[in-house]
Amino acid sequence: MAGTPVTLSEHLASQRAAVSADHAPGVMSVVGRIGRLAAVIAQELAHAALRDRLGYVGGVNVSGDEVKKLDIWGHETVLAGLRSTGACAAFISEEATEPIEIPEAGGAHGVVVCCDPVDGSSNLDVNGAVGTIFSVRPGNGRTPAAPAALGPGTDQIAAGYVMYGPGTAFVYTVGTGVHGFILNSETGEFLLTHPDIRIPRRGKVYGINEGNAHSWHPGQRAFVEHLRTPDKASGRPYSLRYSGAMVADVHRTLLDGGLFMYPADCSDPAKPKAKLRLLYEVAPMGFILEQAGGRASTGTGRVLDVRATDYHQRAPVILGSPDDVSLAEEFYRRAS
Ligand code: AFP
Repeated sequence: MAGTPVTLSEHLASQRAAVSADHAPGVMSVVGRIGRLAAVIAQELAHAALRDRLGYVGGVNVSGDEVKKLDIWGHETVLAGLRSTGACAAFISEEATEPIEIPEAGGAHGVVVCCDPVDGSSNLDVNGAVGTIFSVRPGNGRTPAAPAALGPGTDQIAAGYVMYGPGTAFVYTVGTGVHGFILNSETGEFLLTHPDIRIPRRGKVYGINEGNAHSWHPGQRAFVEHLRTPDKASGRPYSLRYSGAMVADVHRTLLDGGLFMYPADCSDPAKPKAKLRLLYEVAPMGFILEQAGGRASTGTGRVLDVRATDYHQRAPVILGSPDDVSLAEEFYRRAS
């Protein structure tokens, strides 16, 4: 990095004018706090095996996933951190069936935070990459505030993720491009390393759980078959990379281009079943991808136009380089 590095708090301050005056204080406060919490979570994850923090607590969460000790710890840590900002009027978390209302922050400027505190937690026991995903939506100035989060993804005023890999990366948008930071673990500060990330128009890699191929929409199957079929002129075959943690797969896609896909299970074509959660996985990643010049689709429509009607609603997603996503949609159209 040449010159004096820009810290996350300095960068956030420079983005303040991009957010409506009503919500700027709330957004600055919660995004800045998530940055500080990310440094704490990174430390905890790095030492989890030494502190007997790995493994399950027993039971499943609202999404039906087995709950790990670090899922609960991550949820409680993020909740406590957001509560103390005084700006988060409601917290919608993968680890809580109902939204958590914080009435003391429910004034006109309060925001709602949707979050998956430790996404990809099945990777924890094998020391694989995991992440934190968050989305900030305007509150409604009332209690309960959480219903304000029910609406299309275009309502989001900020979104971001943290990737706990060899370095801890923090990536966020407030609607003026996408900016990436790496944690300096000696000072606990995130420093700007990837200003204004732009995704390549086309990539060479796709990420998808191919074990589910039997249940995909015929358009999805034909598209992946196309990506695997050699054609030197158009740069095929694409390579397959898949980590099992959305954050790691999206981060690679954002920087290198290509696709991350989690299509619906169409075993019963009348009742397609998606896996990933709209409010705290699909919509925030959709916002980030669009802000980087990419696209995020359900296969048949724009992800950010999908209206949330339930806090833990699921949605299919195909996100990445704009030309690659458009081609995927073309395959869906042809097969419909
Ligand atoms: P976990 O947090 O339960 O590990 O789920 C991770 C996740 O929600 C997302 O981060 C991954 O992309 C996706 O699920 C992986 O799902 P599969 O294991 O079905 O491929």
